Amino acid sequence: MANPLAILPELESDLKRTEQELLQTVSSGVSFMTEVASHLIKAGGKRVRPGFAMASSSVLDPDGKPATMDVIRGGCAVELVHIGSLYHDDVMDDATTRRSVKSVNAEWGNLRAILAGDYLLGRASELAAALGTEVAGLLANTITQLCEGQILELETAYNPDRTVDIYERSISGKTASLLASACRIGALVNELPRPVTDSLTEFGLSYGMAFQIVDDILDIVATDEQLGKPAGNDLLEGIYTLPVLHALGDDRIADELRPLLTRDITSAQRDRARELIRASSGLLTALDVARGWADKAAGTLTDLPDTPAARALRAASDDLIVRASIPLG
Ligand code: GRG
Repeated sequence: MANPLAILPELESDLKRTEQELLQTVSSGVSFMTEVASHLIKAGGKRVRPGFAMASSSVLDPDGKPATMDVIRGGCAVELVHIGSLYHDDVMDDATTRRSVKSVNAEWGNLRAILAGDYLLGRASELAAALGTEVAGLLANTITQLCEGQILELETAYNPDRTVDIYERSISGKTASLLASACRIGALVNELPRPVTDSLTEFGLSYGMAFQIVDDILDIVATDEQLGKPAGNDLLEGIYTLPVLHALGDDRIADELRPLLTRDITSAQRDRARELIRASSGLLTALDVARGWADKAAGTLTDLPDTPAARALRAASDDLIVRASIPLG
């Protein structure tokens, strides 16, 4: 999957500079740390968050100039927090694959994966600190929110009575907060007017909600190959996401689905649960909710001038829903 801002004229060259900066930032005097910390950077990733920082920074620019080095560094700080959280998430889930390559924990073990994840957060904080106290404080608070979102998820694992409200609070912390900060940091670094900065932050938050719901829908409907990791993993981990919670409200399948949702779920039961959820009204309800957040994201941009970056952000929120709808056939 490509970066969703692909229509932005300068994106390709700005993302190339981002790759160089990411690798340079994680370079350590301890060569083994460099190797472990650069593993998932080299594996790729869509770089959605650096892309959002860049697009936000240039949202008032009618021509689409290359990003400044500070904007590139702001985007890298956010991406490094994201990658650090993936290192830790893969330890928690005992994951074997990430970004279509062996996960860091599978390659080097949990202890090294945790340390390298911490190291990435340290490097991200150094970058943010060089951009000023507001950016540094924002990134620190975002890390806090990621942890809160993740612990809410853990707290309700294997609970089919998990509420939609708890689900939304969890994804707001673990995913949407970082996308909101990517946009806000781009705007702060280029000193955009406060109302524009606030609108872009709202854009990132709403987009982030839609993004995670789509990710959760894809876990039910997409293949291992499409995801670059095993599909249906959330069900094995006891993470009952929006399509699952709404499927449990569909009387036609709920009685068969509910007993499958346990710690002892087998691969065959997971496959059956995915079939049931796909056939339920829960999937389309979740897609509608995602569409609502994507529309809200687009709505935050209506007062902005019609620049290349504003158009790219708007297109990104439209693409999200298309991406989730394709595997539905
Ligand atoms: C150490 C910062 C830190 C946090 C600890 C583990 C944890 C708390 C939070 C994990 C949060 C998490 C993994 C959220 C999921 C975010 C998500 C949607 C990941 C997939 O993002 P994409 O699609 O992936 O942008 P690529 O690989 O393209 O970057």
